[in-house]
Amino acid sequence: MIKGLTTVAQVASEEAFTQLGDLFRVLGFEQGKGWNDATGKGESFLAPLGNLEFVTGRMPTVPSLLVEVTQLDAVHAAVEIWLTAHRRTEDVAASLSAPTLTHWNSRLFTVDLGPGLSLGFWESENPLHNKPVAIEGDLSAAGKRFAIVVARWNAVITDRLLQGSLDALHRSGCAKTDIEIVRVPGAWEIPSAARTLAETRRFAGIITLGVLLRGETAHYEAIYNEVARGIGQSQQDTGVPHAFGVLTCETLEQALDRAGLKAGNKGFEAAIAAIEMASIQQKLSVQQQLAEVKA
Ligand code: DLZ
Repeated sequence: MIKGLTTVAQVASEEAFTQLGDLFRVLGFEQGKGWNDATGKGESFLAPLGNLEFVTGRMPTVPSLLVEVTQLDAVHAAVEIWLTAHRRTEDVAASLSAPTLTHWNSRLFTVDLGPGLSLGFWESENPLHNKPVAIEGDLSAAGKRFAIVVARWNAVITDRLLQGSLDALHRSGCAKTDIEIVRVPGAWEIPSAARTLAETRRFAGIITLGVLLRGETAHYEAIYNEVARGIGQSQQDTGVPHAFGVLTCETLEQALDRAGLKAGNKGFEAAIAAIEMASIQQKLSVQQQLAEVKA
């Protein structure tokens, strides 16, 4: 089963490597899982679409690494700003071309980022070409920090939810050191802890985990409503995505089913939602920055 394409490009120096990483983050690439060992290091950047194109006969006069974008002019402006900050003025002019029409119904500009590393950015004139119908989040948690707020009440269940969340985060590339777990007494305490964490602005997302059992919880509706409202309000006021992993069940058995027994693990699902929302948030803020650059 094909999953994706990886192109490996060597960068001449450590400085260029760091600068390139900065540029690609500024441009909104999703960070993949990198590597670092005694022989060198790699940073990986993910794109939602990829093509591998074999050519016979005349090679097109384009760099071998092409990035298809939307809003080519805004991307060009962002690259120019970045180059201006890192290169001498005369080098900026020499290394960055203006967007020009290609014979394949697209516009393209190239940027020379150092020995052997030239990139082309292009946008099809056909608005429907390869165009994602919506901005969508990626499921990569690499390089992002997440907080998990988990209630101790009904710990036999919430511990399983926590395991599910950790599993999702690790499998999505989140480093152990980028996860902070906060244990609170019960579901009632989740919103205030979540908000305190969100307000630190250290986290790309907050995952809230708890279990309310109707049969065993006095004022169940009142508590549930307040917990849901508090978590939602924290998300809206801080702008930090909060995933809602607070189970509301009739019985313990039902809760166990939703914590990994028969009906999936809602902790896992909540973490995936937080990862996706963190990515969407990042993309929306990059779009906003590009729109501001363009304005
Ligand atoms: C008190 C209480 C009750 C009755 N039931 C639950 C529950 O089902 N799930 C849960 O997470 N917490 C429960 N709690 C504890 C409250 O959330 C809270 O921790 C205490 O009332 C102390 O403020």
